[in-house]
Amino acid sequence: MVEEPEYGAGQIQVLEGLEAVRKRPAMYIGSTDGRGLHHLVYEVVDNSIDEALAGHCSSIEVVLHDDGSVSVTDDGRGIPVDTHEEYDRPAVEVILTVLHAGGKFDNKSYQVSGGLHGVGVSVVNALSERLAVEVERNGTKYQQRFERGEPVTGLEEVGEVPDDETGTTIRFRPDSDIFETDEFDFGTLSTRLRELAFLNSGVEITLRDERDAENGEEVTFRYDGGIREFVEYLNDSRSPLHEDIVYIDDEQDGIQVEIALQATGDLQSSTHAFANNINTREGGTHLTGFKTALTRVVNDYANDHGMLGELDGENLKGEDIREGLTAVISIKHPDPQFEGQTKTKLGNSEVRGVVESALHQGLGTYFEENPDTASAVISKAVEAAKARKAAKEAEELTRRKNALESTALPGKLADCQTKSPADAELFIVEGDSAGGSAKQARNREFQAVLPIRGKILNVEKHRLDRILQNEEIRAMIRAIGTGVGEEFDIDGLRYDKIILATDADVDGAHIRTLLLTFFYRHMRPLLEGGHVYAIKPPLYRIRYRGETYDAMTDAERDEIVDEVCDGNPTQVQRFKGLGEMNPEQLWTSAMNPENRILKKINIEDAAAADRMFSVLMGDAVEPRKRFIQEHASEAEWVDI
Ligand code: 0RA
Repeated sequence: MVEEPEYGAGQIQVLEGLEAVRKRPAMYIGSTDGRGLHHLVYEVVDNSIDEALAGHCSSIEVVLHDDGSVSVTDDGRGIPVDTHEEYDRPAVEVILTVLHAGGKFDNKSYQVSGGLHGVGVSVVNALSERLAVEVERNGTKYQQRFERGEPVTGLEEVGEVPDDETGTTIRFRPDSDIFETDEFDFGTLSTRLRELAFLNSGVEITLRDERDAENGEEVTFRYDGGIREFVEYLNDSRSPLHEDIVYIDDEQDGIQVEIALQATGDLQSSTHAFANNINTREGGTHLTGFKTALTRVVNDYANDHGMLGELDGENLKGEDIREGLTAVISIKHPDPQFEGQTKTKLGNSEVRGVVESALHQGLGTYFEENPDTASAVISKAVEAAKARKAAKEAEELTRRKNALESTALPGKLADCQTKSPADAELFIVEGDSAGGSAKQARNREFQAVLPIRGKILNVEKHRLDRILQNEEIRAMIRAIGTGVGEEFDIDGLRYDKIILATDADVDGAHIRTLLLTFFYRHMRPLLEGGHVYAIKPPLYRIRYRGETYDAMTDAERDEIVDEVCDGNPTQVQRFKGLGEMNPEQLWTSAMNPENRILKKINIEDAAAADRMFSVLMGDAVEPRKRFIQEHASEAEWVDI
C-alpha cells in the first residue's frame, strides 16, 4: 500500500512551478521535438557529470529500456536524502520537484548550467509520464516515484547496501502528451555521450540499448587523454604533420582552460570550442582569445627563427595558421553567460584574456621545447599563405572577367514566380533528364528547379578559388543568393527550403554527400538554420485494383504485396532513378508538399559532422571503409 504524500503550502507552490514547465516546455528545453526529447537525457547525464567534476563519480550508465523509458545511473555520492528545512521534505524530493533547486544544495565549482540545458532534473520530472529515483547512500537504498512531476509515493527505504556503495539512478518515461516523438536515437545519444567522455577525461560512460532483445547495442566511452584523444579522433582520416598533440591545461581566476591541437596537411580548419561541456557553435570570447594568441605566438616564433623569408616580410594571417589545423578548446567557468540566437555563444568578457594568456604561455613554451612541431605548424602556414596570395590574384582576375555574369541567375535555373523567399523552394535535381521532368512537374508559383550534372567537385580536396571555378557550384551559389565563405549573408537567401533531389541509389547518395559537404564547408549557416532538405523518393510503386501504393523499402514492398494485395502477383514497378519518373510520378512522390517525404538535414553536432565529412570525402581509405562498415545500415541516410 503506497501512501499519498500530503500537500502543504510549500508543495502547492512546487506544483505551480511544475505546471509552468508543462505549459511552456519549449522555454525550458528548447523544443518538444526529437531534439527536446534527447535534451531530457542530457539534462540528467549533466547532473552525473557535475558529480564527476566534483571528483565523486567515475562511471555513468545510460540504458534505453523496452518500455520507452531511459535510465541514467551513476556512482556518485547519491542525491542527499535528509530533510530539507524550508520544505520539510527529503532533499531528493525537493531537487526533483522544485525548479532550479539543484544548485542550492551544493557548492560545486563547475555546474553545467545556463546553456541549452542545465535547467535542473525537476524539469525532466515535470515532463515525464513517470519517473523513479533510486539513491544509494548511508548503507540504504531509497526510492521515490513521481508522475508528471508530482510525487506518488514518499521517499521509501527499499533495501540495504554496503556502506561504501553510493550512487543515483533516475529512470523516466517522457510524457507523450508533450513530446511529438518518443523514439530515442542510439546514434544521436552516443555521439553526445562520446563528446562528454572526451570533454571529461577519465569518466566512463556506457550507453546500452535494451529495446530490442535481439539487436541490443552497447558502447562504452572512456578517454583518459581527454581532449587530446578528441583531436586524435577528429584527425582519424586526416594526415597529421607532427605526431604529438599539443596540449595546454591552465587555470586562472577559477576558470579552467584546456586546449589541444594538431596540424594536418588537409585544407579544412576544424576548431571546436566548448564551455562547460556545451558546444559553443556560435563561438564567443574563448574562441576569440584562442585565435588572437595562436596568431601572435606562431608569428613571434616564426619571426624569431627567420621562417617568413618567403613572404617578403609579411606576417602570417590567422586563416593561414588555421588551415588544416584541428583544435579543441574547452573551458569550465563557475558562471558562464551564453548569448546568441541559439544560446551557444560564450559571452563572459574575462575569458578572452584568460584563454589568450594560457595559450600564449603554453604554446610559446611548447614550441621552444618541441622545435620540430613548431616548424611543421609554421611551414604548413607559410604554404597556406603563399596559396592564399596566389588565389587572391587569380580571384581578382576571374572577378573582373565575370563581373556582369556573376549577379545574373544561372541559365539552367527554372525560377519560381513568388518573390517571397519564405514561401519559395529550390529543388537541386540530379541529372538533366530528371531536371526536365521536375521543371514540368513543379508548381511554378513557389517551386524553382536547378538541374546539376553528375558528380560535382569534391570540395573537401580543393581551396575555395578552385571550387569557384566549377560551373555547377557557381550556378548553385547564384541561385541560392547568399554568397559563400566569409561573404555569406543569410539575408540574400532566395529560397527558404533547398531540397536535394538525388536518386535513391549509391551514386545518388554520393552526389548528396558532395552537395552537403559543400554546404557544410562554405555555406554552413544554411544547414544550421535548417534550410537544407533531401527528398526520400520511393523505391517501388505497386498497382492493385486501380489503386497505387508506394514503398520506400523492400520490406515495405513485401508488406504491401502480402497484406494489401493478398499476395497476388501484382504490378510492381521499380523506380531506378528520378530520371525515369514521368512528371506526374515525380510530382506525387517527391514534390507535392501534401505527400512527399522530406528529410531535414540537421547538424546536431558540428564535431561529428566535421569528422564524418573528412572520413567520407578525404584521402584516407581505411577509416572510410571502417566508417561505412560500422554504419552499413544507416549508410544511405547518415545523419550529420
Ligand atoms: C545535490 C547535492 C549533492 C549531490 C547531488 C545533488 C547529486 C545530484 C545528482 C543527480 C544525478 N546524480 C547525482 N548525484 C549527486 C552533494 C551531496 C553530498 O554532499 O554528499
